[in-house]
Amino acid sequence: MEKADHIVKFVILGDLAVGKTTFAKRICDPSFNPNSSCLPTCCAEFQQIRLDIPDGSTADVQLWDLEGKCEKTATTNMCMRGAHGVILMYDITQPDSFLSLSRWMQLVNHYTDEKFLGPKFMLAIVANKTDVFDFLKNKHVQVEDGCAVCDKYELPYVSLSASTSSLEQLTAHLLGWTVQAVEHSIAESETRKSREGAAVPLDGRSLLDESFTALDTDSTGCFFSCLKRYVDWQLANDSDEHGCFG
Ligand SMILES: Nc1nc2c(ncn2[C@@H]2O[C@H](COP(=O)(O)OP(=O)(O)OP(=O)(O)O)[C@@H](O)[C@H]2O)c(=O)[nH]1
Ligand SMILES: [Mg+2]
Repeated sequence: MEKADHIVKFVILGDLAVGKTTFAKRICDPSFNPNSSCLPTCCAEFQQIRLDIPDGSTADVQLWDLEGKCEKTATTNMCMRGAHGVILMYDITQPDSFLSLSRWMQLVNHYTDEKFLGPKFMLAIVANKTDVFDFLKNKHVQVEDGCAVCDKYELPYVSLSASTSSLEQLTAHLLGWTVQAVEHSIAESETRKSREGAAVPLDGRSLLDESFTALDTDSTGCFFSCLKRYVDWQLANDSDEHGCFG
C-alpha cells in the first residue's frame, strides 16, 4: 500500500465502559458488529484507518484506546508519546463519567510536554450513548452541562452513539479532528523549521523501543496483541518514520 501523506496519532481516554473501544472499532474495523459487546480493554488497544483529507492528501489515523482505569503508567506514556490529539469520552447515562472529565484533563495536562502531546494538540470531548432513552427523566448528563464544559475548553459540543450513529457520521467527526491535527502539526513543523533550521520528525524506532519497555513493565498478553497489531501495521506500511508530516 502506498504511504499516506500524514500519520496522525490520537489517544482515546475516558472512564470504564463509556464506549471508547466501540467507537474506535466501529470506524476502523469493518468486521465489528455494533450489537456485540467489547471486552473491557486491558492496557490499550490499537486501530487504524486511512482517511482522505479534503485538501487531496491522505492520513493514516491511529486510534490508541486506553483502558478506563489508566493512570500514568509506562503504557500511557507510550500511547501519549508523539500523539497529535486526545479524544475524551464520557457516557451520558453515567454522570460519574462526566464528572471524571476534570480528572482526565489533569492527566492530559500532565502529558503536554514536548515529547508527548506537544504544546499544540487536538482535543475533543465526546458525549456518547445518545441512543439510550432517559427513562428516569433527567438522570442522564444534560446537553447544557456538556455544552458548558465544552465552552470552558472552547470546543464544540459533540454527541454521538458509538453503537447506532451511522459510520458516515462517526467518520466525519474523526475526519474533522484529523484535519485539525494535521493543521496544528504543519504549523508546528514550520515553527520548528524556522527555529532550528530543520523539521524534527518523531522517530518510529524509539517509539517501538518504548513500547517494549511498556510491555516489560505491564507484562500482559492482551497488551502484547495490541502492540503486535501496531507493529504489523508498521511493517505492512513499510514505515520507518512515525508521526512525520509534510
Ligand atoms: N447503547 C449504547 N451502548 C454502547 C455505546 N457505546 C458502547 N456501548 C456499550 O457500552 C459497553 C462498554 O463499551 P466499550 O466500548 O467496551 O467501552 P470502553 O470505554 O472501551 O470500556 P473499557 O475498555 O473497559 O474502559 C459495551 O457493552 C458497549 O456495547 C453506545 O453508543 N450506545
Ligand atoms: Mg475499551
